[in-house]
Amino acid sequence: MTLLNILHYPDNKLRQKGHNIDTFDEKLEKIATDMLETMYQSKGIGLAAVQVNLPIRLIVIDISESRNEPLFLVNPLIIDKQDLITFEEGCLSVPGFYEKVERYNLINFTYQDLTGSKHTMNADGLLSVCVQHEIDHLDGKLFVDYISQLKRDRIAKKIKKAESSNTVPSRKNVPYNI
Ligand code: QAP
Ligand code: CO
Repeated sequence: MTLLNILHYPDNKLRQKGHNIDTFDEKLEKIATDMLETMYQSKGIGLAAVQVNLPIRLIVIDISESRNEPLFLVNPLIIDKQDLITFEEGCLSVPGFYEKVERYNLINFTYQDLTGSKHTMNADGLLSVCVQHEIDHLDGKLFVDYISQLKRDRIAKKIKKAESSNTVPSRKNVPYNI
């Protein structure tokens, strides 16, 4: 298993659209299990391929407490939606930030599994919100796109600042004078 690198907002690569998958092979299976492992390691409940810089329509979700009920959604498509709710969302690509977003409580959607078989499913509550959030990623959309530009810009600035001090090996963070 390989841990994948998760892109962080405001990286423009998060704006890529995922293209439909038509080949169901071992390569797809490996990407899916690597994404699942990456999601579990980051304590997430959903991860879309676009978030790991793969522009394909693949999503992994596991909303179970026990972390052993993975759902692999290939080419998901919402057929029907009803009942608006407000839900506080986060995102592995927007670490540390949570905002209320309007979503549908009930959805009916279709998807293919990793072998290409087609399924139809109903979802409500957390699972429904998660599927809508992840499908947005496949269309280059993020939950912060639904909040005000002021809040969004503040979040972008804070994430950029955190990343420049945490991950760039700046001189002052080097413990010895090398
Ligand atoms: C999308 O989000 C979602 O900020 C999945 O520090 C979120 O897995 C769907 C996470 C809420 C429905 C409701 C976020 C982990 C995970 C963080 C996630 C963080 C660590 C987010
Ligand atoms: Co997300």
